[in-house]
Amino acid sequence: MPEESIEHIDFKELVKKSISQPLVSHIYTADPSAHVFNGKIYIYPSHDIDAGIPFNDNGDHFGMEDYHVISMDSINSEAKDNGVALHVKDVAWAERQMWAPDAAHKNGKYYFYFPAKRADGIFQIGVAIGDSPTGPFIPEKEPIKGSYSIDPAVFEDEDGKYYMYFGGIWGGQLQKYRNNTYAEENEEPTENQVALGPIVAMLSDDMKEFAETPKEIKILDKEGNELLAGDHNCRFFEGPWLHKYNGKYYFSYSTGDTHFICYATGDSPYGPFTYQGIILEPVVGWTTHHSICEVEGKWYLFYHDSSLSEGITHLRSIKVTEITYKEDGTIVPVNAYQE
Ligand code: FUB
Repeated sequence: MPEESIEHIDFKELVKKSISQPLVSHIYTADPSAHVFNGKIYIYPSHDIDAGIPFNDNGDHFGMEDYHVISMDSINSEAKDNGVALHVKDVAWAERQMWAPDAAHKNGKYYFYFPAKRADGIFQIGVAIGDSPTGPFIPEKEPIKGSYSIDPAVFEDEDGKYYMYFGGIWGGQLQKYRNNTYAEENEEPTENQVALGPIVAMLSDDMKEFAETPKEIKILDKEGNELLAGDHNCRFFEGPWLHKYNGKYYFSYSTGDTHFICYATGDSPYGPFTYQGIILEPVVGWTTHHSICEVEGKWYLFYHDSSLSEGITHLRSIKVTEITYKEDGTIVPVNAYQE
């Protein structure tokens, strides 16, 4: 339910039809990256504010300044806001736009990854480190070397290796890069060209660097052809996430201007991944962004929408709903507003 149709929405009805309500409603939150650390659920969202910046295709109206970690003792318990975990004023290299973050846990330390714009308007990804999953997190002085674009998501594989997935086109600036190099003249490929893929890099042992040159991930259709930039219903736009189910890697993401969360599966954390279908139908607001997390043997989709703010696209609220897999491993699609 993208922005262009919001004037027709009866928000009272919509709240009644919503399959889930906001996890917190005293602040606006978005882009929930959920993990279970030490048996408890921790959600790392963006903290949406109205920064008074007009709407544009660059997403400048997403003028976020800090992060709060939300925790839950169990999936049905109350969500707790643990206060400010990191503020842009404490990050030496960053100036503005603290967009979708994620976190990882290794050897008793917590690593919080976040994108932000430098003073010259270029996005990079930083890491901040803490002793608690709720922060506070102390940022490194410099962004991660070789990082760019937005939406970091960190996946810990069963062999103890950690991988960061990142990238987003349009406001996320991924279209300005080819082979990890920025050029102002680079643009999104034309409709018949291969779509830009998300980027993956294994993390170093100390979790502060890339252990290798970042690689572009291929997303294929069922015939084995790479998705085209014109395949707006299924090509990668932003919001990458990786999880593993029954030994398969599930790569999920937002299709941006068509407002789906969809997924592709593969046999390696580097892909290639084959497109499988939709996980979440469009929600109220332009953006859609999610994570998938196993909690006590059940699988949950953490997502956001703008129903609490009555359609204001940069004032979103995080939500959660259970997802199920069919016997063949495909995911049953979710409609967030059922009759
Ligand atoms: O929250 C700002 C941006 O909106 C995120 O980085 C994107 O994924 C989209 O949700």
